[in-house]
Amino acid sequence: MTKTENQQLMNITKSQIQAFEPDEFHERSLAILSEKLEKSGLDITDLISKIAAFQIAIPSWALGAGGTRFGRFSIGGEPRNLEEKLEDIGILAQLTKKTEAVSLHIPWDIPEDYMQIKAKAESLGLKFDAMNSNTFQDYGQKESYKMGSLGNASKSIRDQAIAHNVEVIRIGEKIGSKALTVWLADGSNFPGQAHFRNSLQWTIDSLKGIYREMPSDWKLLLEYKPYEPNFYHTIIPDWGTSSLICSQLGDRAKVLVDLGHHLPNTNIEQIVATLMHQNQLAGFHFNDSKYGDDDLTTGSIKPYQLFLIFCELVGGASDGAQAWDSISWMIDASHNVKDPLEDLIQALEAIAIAYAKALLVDRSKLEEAQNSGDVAGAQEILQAAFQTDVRSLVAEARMQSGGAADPLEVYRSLKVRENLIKERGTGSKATGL
Ligand SMILES: [Mn+2]
Repeated sequence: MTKTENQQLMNITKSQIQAFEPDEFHERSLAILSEKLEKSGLDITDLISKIAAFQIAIPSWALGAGGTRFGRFSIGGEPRNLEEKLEDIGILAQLTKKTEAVSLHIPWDIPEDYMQIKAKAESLGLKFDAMNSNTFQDYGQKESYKMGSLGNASKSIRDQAIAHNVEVIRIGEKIGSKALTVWLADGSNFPGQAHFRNSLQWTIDSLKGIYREMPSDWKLLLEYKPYEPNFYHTIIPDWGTSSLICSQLGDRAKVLVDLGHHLPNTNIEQIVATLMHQNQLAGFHFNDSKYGDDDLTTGSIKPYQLFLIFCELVGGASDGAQAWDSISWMIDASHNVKDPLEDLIQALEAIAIAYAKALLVDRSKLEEAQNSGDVAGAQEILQAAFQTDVRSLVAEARMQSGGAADPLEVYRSLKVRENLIKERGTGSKATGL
């Protein structure tokens, strides 16, 4: 098969997308919803433009089958290199109009030809979001990260990990990224294995070294995680520790909230509110979980929690606690059983729905209820928004932007995965996974 034929297989045209009409109830559903929302003082045009403007970055590692430590089952047609990863995100962008950026992982995605990668991304309408460093595995570097990286007891290993992060910054500069995300796996598995205070201090000092090397228009997103891969202690286990470290680094270091990086039942919406209050929320890694860092599709398990998080985001931004556009939005998931592109379509939809519902909350009435001790009333206000079916509004925003009425239906009807398998084969494996 020639390259031209391949490209034809992969190139979804606007007219192909628009050939799929919305279902017969779309217009009527939207009309009824609009009438209802306008009666409560909301501006439909404003809602649609806010929903349409909201964009979420896709991580390069979400495009192949993720696997677990027990096994990995290929889904076929996985992107074999960075160009193909960009092509997959281009498909998502065309169908959903909900993403226009990719978040790269180094060393899995080091471009061979920077100009070519930049041109490829540009041709697909994509930008490069935060860069991700990797000091949680060994990939042929001089010294092993088995016992940690930025918080390792050995200075030469810490220096090597700092140098890696600086290299990631330099790569990011070449492709127009403006942020570095640091997720640190460092910690210990057994009591006594590590010195809590020393390992924390080494980590702070290492991060200072990285922060100093960042261009002045970059930000550092510092992720936290309570456990895994270490099971006794993690050096940055929670938002408080991340916040404490960021405060020592400088204004451009902020806390990254990955929804899966919390112990069960943690009140994540409160964490979001607290961080916004401190102007210290860097951004999000969206996913969902039942038990821990399960990497499940955003909104598949706890859609109400996702809505409550967006209520705090919308509230915090409208109160002026922290500007909406200072926050980075990204999905972080890696699946074992679903077609990753189908999963990402579902995740983008769930995020858009949660955001749209949060925009419906009558914030002044809610504050009135809070201040007068009207507990039942406050709950009713949140439920009124959460129980509203906003899918016609989200679909309308997408269609007005040129996306599909139903992205998943179009994806399946156009046999995108089948075509990817024809082009790339059944055994292809996404780099890094
Ligand atoms: Mn993450």
